[in-house]
Amino acid sequence: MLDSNPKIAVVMGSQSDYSTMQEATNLLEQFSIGCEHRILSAHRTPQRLREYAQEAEDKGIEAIIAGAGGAAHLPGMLAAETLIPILGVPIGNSAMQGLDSFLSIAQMPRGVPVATFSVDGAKNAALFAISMLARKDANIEQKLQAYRDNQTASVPATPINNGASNKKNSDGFDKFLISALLLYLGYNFLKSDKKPTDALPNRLLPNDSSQDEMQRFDKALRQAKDTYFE
Ligand code: AIR
Repeated sequence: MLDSNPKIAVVMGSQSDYSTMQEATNLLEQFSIGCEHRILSAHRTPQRLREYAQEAEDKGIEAIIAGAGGAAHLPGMLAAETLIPILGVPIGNSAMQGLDSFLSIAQMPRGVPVATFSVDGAKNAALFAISMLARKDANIEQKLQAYRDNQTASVPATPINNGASNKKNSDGFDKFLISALLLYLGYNFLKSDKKPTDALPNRLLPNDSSQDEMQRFDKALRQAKDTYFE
């Protein structure tokens, strides 16, 4: 909720960070917490950054969620300019997929801390800001508890086999490849008693395959046939 009495600010180094940082605003909205947005760049608009740090203090902003990519100095520079807690979000849009931003934000010099979240972790930064507010606001605390309870309830106790293919599961992937091969061999093969390798065109068989390899190949194809076609 972009509102006249914002409690949290969501700031970013560039328009290009907006889609990531919007996750934070969306969550704050879900909790009906007033927030405001700004584009502030430590490098491109340093004066605006300094002025905003003062403005945020004057407005009573309780925490600033600051996202930036690359040489991400925005959260650190804000922390240098204000006592408001800064929650830094490294944006992962750089050539280094956010590792550069992460280190730029996390490796602050002693004495000027920035709480650092995961790369593109705007949602968690918002949840953290919400938990800070919840310490002083029973209504927010209740909503946060409900959010956690829903989350817990949504996690099944046991996995459901929904048939989704899993690339990491090489066994499943092998079966998929074999069944694709079976489709190539066609309906005739599926109905016949021929050995699968008899039905394969010679050019698909390795030149030097041993009897043993051929038998294993036949067995794998038969298994795939049983699994997927019967
Ligand atoms: N950035 C902008 N000013 C200082 C920094 N570090 C960051 C933005 C954005 C990235 O540079 O936070 O993630 C690329 O910005 P742009 O505007 O080139 O897309």
